[in-house]
Amino acid sequence: MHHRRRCARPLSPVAAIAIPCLIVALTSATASADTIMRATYDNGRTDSGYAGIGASGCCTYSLNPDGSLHRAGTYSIRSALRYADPEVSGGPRAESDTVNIVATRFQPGQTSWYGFSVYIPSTWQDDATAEDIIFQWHHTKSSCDNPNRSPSMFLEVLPPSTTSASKLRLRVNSDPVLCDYRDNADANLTKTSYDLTALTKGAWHDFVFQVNWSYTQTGSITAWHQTSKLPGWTQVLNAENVANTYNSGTGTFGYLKWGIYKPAWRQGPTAVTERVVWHDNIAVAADTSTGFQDVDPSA
Ligand SMILES: [Ca+2]
Repeated sequence: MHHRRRCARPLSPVAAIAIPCLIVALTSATASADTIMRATYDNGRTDSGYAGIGASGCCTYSLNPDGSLHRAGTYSIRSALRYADPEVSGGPRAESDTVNIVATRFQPGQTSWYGFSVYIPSTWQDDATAEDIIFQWHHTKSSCDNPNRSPSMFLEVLPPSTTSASKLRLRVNSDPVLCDYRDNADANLTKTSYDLTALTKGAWHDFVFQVNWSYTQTGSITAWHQTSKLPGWTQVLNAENVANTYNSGTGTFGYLKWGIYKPAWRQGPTAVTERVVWHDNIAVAADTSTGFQDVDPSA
């Protein structure tokens, strides 16, 4: 399929203009048969009715459907993490995942659409230095891969600096060499990052991504964003001819995680002691001409 071109013709890298084909998307609120998963949480369950949605949280307060806040429908999922929470899956996290939903997995060479909405509360306190990871495109590892490897892509809240306010940043890790870790200490690992948007607080951040997965310079990442405070989709990334995942060999695959992960708390405290975020309408769709509306989290 090559429908990607219809919505993602090269604009400026960050084009603050509406894209004609998205007008169609905004008028179509029904997910099509191309939608592989859409976690709405509107049944009030932590797995949103998908038996394969996994939960990584230490405590009763970690992951809960919340009927008091939603992007659409009646519920979202509330992910809460406190400093000194017992580690889960090797880290301080309160996250849901699709590792057991086979149809949502991704492989190099595949193109897929992803949508989700994440709420950053008005009470969100800026941290001094430590990032917060709120969405991940993770990848399982071959036995010869670095066990500490970062996800293929992840969305983080980047703390403010002396020259910049806090922002939402996409970070990308790629490596074309199988077993690079064993052979030469990750010598071929490439890390890239893209600043997508400012961190508006007290708002839902809607994201749509179209990703052509590749561990060589032949992939692409296109992303659109809007907030509930300022509706109107903006293309915030159009990265072509990029690598965006790992060469991890047969039997491995990519999957999604969402919630809150605070890696710095493995080492010690930071300027904040608790993080709470909400997610709604996490969706995956095949690469068709209706991909955008299939995953539109505001619909
Ligand atoms: Ca919902």
